[in-house]
Parts: sequence; structure tokens; C-alpha cells
Amino acid sequence: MSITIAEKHSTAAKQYVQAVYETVSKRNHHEPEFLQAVKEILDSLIPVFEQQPQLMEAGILERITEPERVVSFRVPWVDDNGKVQVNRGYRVQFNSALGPYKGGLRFHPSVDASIIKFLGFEQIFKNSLTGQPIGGGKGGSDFDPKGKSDNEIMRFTQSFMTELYKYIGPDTDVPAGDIGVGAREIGYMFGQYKRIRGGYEAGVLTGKGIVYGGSLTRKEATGYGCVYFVQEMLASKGLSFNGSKVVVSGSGNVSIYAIEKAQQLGAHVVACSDSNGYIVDEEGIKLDTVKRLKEVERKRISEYVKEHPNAKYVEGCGGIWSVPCDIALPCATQNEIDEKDAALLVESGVKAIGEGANMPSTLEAIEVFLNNGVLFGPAKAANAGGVAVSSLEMSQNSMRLSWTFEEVDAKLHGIMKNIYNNSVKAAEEFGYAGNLVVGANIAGFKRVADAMIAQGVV
Ligand code: NDP
Ligand code: 2IT
Repeated sequence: MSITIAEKHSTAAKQYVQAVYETVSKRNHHEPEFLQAVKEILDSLIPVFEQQPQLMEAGILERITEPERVVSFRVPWVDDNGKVQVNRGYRVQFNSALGPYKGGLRFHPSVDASIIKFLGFEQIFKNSLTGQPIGGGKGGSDFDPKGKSDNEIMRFTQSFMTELYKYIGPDTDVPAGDIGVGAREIGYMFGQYKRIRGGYEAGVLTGKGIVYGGSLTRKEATGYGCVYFVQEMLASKGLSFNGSKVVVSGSGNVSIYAIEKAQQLGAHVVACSDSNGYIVDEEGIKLDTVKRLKEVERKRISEYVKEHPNAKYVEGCGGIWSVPCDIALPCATQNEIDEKDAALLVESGVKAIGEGANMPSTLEAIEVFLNNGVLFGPAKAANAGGVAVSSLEMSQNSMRLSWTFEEVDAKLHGIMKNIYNNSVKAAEEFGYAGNLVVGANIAGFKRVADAMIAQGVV
């Protein structure tokens, strides 16, 4: 995709974009994931700068690729054996042109500056696509929640918030969940924030429990939203989920609710995974079992086959893309589909990909999909439903009222349709009809660029 775009344009715009990329790449040479995210966006913006050269003079790209603020801090805590542990915490406040920084917190041992910066950068454009008034940010820690007791999780999250609280607030920066951060962690962090601040600022975090200011449908929003987006892509070709064979990677928050919505629409979901391996159940995944294993008991997906002996478990999560399907929904983590996996999916006849995770396909994998006419819903667009409903949670907190599940779900559905339509339109307008990677990047960028120009050089 990137190569194709660069080839098509031999202009000042292309040189400008490439020069900015070189500067970013020199300055952040040790951050591969961040550079991958920047490369994908910058290449697809070449047609915009060709049409609107004045944007080059405003230094938009130079500014948008540099975070407004990066905070890194020590998180000391005491484990159940009385031993002092130290983790590193991060918050990257990337861009506030459209509103308060908004984006999740990830707790996973792989977290470093590169991961948080790629996620924060993507979040700027994703949040813009939702049409909501939210800027882009992301945070997290290299803390590994696996195998930790509930008390350890509480002590860690309290220590994390004891530093993070200085940088966040309902009108400045509003974190939420991501990998390793769900309702339990958000609850402990909210409690600590409230205690430190001495006031009930409900809008400081989203993904809260329903009884203390959370929004109905937030838990379901990313997975449902991804399926709503793919539904639009399929409909454009006269296809649908009904009767389709679907593979979903991961078995966390996004995966579970993507499976739920796909099944409600009549799909036959046959496989899901965790970081250890994947299960294939040709009779259809029994979602109640997955929900109990993952949401309640916090066990491995391998346990599934003990209860459903007709299903099979395969060690190693990467092999899931060898399971033939019509629709693949990567909902686990970054770079989980490489060029080889993409080729396998194409060979098996995949018709559509919906990225529930952030940047799950490598740049090479995306090219394989686009070159083979696979309908491809890029992460920024397809997984924007989560943050969109987070923004609706902020609205409800400000108004001190709660909408019903149906009201929020209807708004989510409308937002996902708009994101799809705006991405399609932008792709057509700039000469890349059918390429939703280019379309979503341009549609997301334009709103932020307009706001940045209006606000001057800041
Ligand atoms: P969860 O922690 O709930 O679930 C993550 C799932 O992915 C688990 O099944 C986990 O397996 C698996 N996984 C995580 N890391 C890896 C890895 N390195 N290799 C293989 N599998 C892995 O997270 P979410 O469902 O919230 O997030 C999943 C993806 O969706 C992420 O990319 C996230 O950034 C993105 N996202 C999340 C949103 C949200 O609202 N939560 C919104 C938009 C995007 P295991 O348990 O074994 O680690
Ligand atoms: O990647 C994401 O969009 C999220 N993890 C959700 C962010 C949010 O603020 O709800």
C-alpha cells in the first residue's frame, strides 16, 4: 500500500512527506512500532498535500508526529510476599486539537515508549473519525497482570494512579482500558483518584462500572462497533455475516463482544485464541464458556476443550490464521498478521478483514489484502466504537444522566456507519476509491488539521 502510493506521486508533496518521515525516523529510531504507525499514515496523506499545499506551510505533519507531552514515571508496589516491585508507567499526551486527550491504558510486559507512542498516535486519527470532541493520548505500564492476586492488582493500580492523577482530569486527559485493563482496574484507579482529589469527578476515566457512572454498552462497544463496520463493508458487495464463517483472534474484551455481535447476526464463529494458543470449534464457539473462562475465572483458553471435547486446542496463537474463513477479525494485538498469514487467509478465500485490535496487520500484510481485493477495515476506523462510547460516557457524566443500552447502541451504530461512509468518501475524493486505509487516514487527519490551523502554532 505504502509503496503503491509513493509510486503514484512524484511531487513536492511526496518529497515533503518523505522528509518529515526521515526526521521522525531519526528522532525515534529505536521505536519500530511508532515508526510503523507513522509510515502508514504519512504515506496515505501524500494526496492531501498535493491538493492542499498550504498545509505544508502550517507544519502540520511536523507537529502532529511529535507528542505534546510524554510522561514516564516509577510505579513502586509491594507484592503478596512483602517484596518491593518496581514498574514503569507512561502517559503520552499526543494531540489536544479536538478535545481533552483521550485513550486507554495498557498493562502488559511488552509495554514501552514505542508501543505507547504508536497507540497514542493512532488514537488522534481514530478519535477524530468518531466525530466526537476528543484529542489523542495513551498510557500504560510494563506491569504483567497475569498470575497476580486481586490485592496485588489493587496495590499496583493505586500506586500507578498516585502518580498519574497529576496529569489527568475530566477536561484535560481521560484514560480508559486497553489490554490488561478492564472494569476491575478502572474501578481501583477511579477509587484512588477520587480519594486523592477529594471530589467526585466522574468524567476522569471511562469504562467505569455501571453503578458509579459507567455507560451501558461501553463494555460491548469495540467488538460490536467492529462488526457494525464490517457489516457496512460486506453490504457494499451484497454480502453479510449471516451464514459466514468467522475467525476472531484473542479472547479478551474486544474479541468476546465481536463474537457476540457476529453470532447475533447469524455468523458461524469457529475459532478464537489467547497468547498461548487457539481453539477451533466447528460447531460454533460457545461464548458463555469463553466469557466465564476469561471474564470471571481468568483462565487460559485451552480450558475450553475440557468442557467441549469436540473442539480442538492448538498450542501457539499465530496458527489461527490457517483456519479457513470468510471473515477474519484480528482482535488481540499489534502485528499479529504478517505477510505470510495474510497470504494464507487470501488463499483460503477470505472476503473481509475487520481490525478490532490496534495495528494487528503489518504494512506488508495490508498490501497483500488490498492487492487481492479483500475488503479491509483498518483499525482506526473499525475499532473506533470503544472510544466513541467512551466519549458518550463523558457526555452522560457531564449531564449527570444515563442513557439506556438501546440508546447508546443506536448511537454507536450510527457513528460506525458515519465512519465507514466518511472513509469511503475521502478515499474516492483523493483518487483511492475502495481503499479504506487511505480513506480513514485522510478523513481522520483533515478534522485535526483544520483544528490545528485554527488554533495557530501551538
Ligand atoms: P484484553 O486484555 O481484554 O484481551 C487481549 C487479548 O489478546 C487476550 O486474549 C490476550 O491473550 C491476547 N493478547 C494480548 N497480547 C497478545 C500477544 N502479544 N500475543 C497474542 N495474544 C495476545 O484486551 P482488549 O480486548 O481490550 O484489547 C485487544 C486489542 O484491541 C488491543 O490491540 C487493543 O489495543 C485494542 N482495542 C481495545 C479497545 C477497548 O475498548 N478495550 C478499543 C480499541 C482497540 P492473553 O490473555 O493470553 O494475554
Ligand atoms: O484503543 C482504544 O481506542 C482504546 N483502548 C479505547 C480508548 C478509550 O478511551 O475508550
